[in-house]
Amino acid sequence: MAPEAGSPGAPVGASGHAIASAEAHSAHNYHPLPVVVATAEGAWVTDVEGRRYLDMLAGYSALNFGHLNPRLIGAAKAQLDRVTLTSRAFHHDRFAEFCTRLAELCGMEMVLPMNTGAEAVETAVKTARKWGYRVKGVPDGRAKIIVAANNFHGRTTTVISFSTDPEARADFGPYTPGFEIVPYGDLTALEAAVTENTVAVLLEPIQGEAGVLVPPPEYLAGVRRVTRERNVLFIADEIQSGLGRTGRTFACDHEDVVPDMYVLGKALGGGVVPVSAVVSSREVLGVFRPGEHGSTFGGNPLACAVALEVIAMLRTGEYQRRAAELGERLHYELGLLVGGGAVEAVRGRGLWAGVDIAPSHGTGRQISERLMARGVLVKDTHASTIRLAPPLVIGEDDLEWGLDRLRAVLAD
Ligand code: IF1
Repeated sequence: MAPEAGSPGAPVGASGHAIASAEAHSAHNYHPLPVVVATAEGAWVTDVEGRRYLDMLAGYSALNFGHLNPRLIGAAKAQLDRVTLTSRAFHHDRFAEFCTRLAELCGMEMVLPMNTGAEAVETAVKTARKWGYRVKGVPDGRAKIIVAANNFHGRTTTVISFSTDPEARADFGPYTPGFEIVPYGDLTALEAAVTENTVAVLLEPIQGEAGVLVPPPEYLAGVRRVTRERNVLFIADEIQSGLGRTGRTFACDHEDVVPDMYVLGKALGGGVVPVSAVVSSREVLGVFRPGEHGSTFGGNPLACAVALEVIAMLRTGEYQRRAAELGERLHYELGLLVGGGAVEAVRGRGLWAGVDIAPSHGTGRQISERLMARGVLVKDTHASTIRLAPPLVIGEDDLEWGLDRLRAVLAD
């Protein structure tokens, strides 16, 4: 365990002071690694004492385009000199273009913009319920939504109501009803759970927090078939898996599956501003009438300006190709570690991997701390898994450098 601030061997100097002060004045809802970032560029961050680290977490995939991406910072700076917020009480000159271009990228017709991922998931839940009552004809108050065990869709009260993670749920009741939980990857169980009151199936196409779990082949295609047959909305939460991370624009693309609704966030704002959205058809998003849903900042000019640049960058396919090519390298190298004693399993797709560490070699947190000491930043998830998700702009040499340090830490 890295010594906590203030204890013997703890970080001293500017880092130690910043950590101690943060601990004194902020709620302890995180246990961050003892590194205090001051500046960042591309795949690298620099701490307050000038030490550099390779960022292989990338803001949980919010930083797909790297830190301070010149095109994204440029788009933000230009908009900062024009208008940053109007609220949706009025139109603004970036809104229509943002909605049109995002719908086009998704092959859909309509967009409802929000800010954080959880807000977009909440919006997806409200949309599915309203569609259920107004279009499908489910009796009022009876709508059911099917979700997967070990899901992660955000931290709001309704969203944690359908979490199976005790840490995410404990002491936050009473919980929102109306959700059925089925095992992830089990199409038979999902099909059996559908009733005439089911309005949607909400899934991560790859489960992130659960440890980068890729579902069995044909699972997503099966979900698509069942939901189409039973007039149920297939909602894909691509907040973490989407926008190039897995080597395609969307993780669903790997199975040629098009859901009824994409839920997007994180990298949509390029790691510069929070931008999220629900993207679907006119039949689905057409259920909203003025005053039935909203957000002060949703679809604001600054968010639209940055997201428009993100969309333009994704339209070329270059980031998807990079993630696919470098992802091949990542998974090949990680695969060589399996069976060597330190690594029990590796999962993932593209530039996204979950690495299960053998308990004999330490916990995920301990490995994260040892990697930090060697200049690589990753995040553990659950006891013994570390997740690797570098920016898609990472150089091949830097990726190799990071893997060298992972091999060194595991050999310790
Ligand atoms: C934390 C990880 C967790 C998400 C998916 C919605 C959201 C997320 C698939 C909500 C957010 C973040 C939240 C952050 C850690 C990180 C995370 F998987 F990405 F690593 F927790 F599972 N859907 N994931 O992954 O988006 O409201 O945060 O913008 O809460 O600790 P948000």
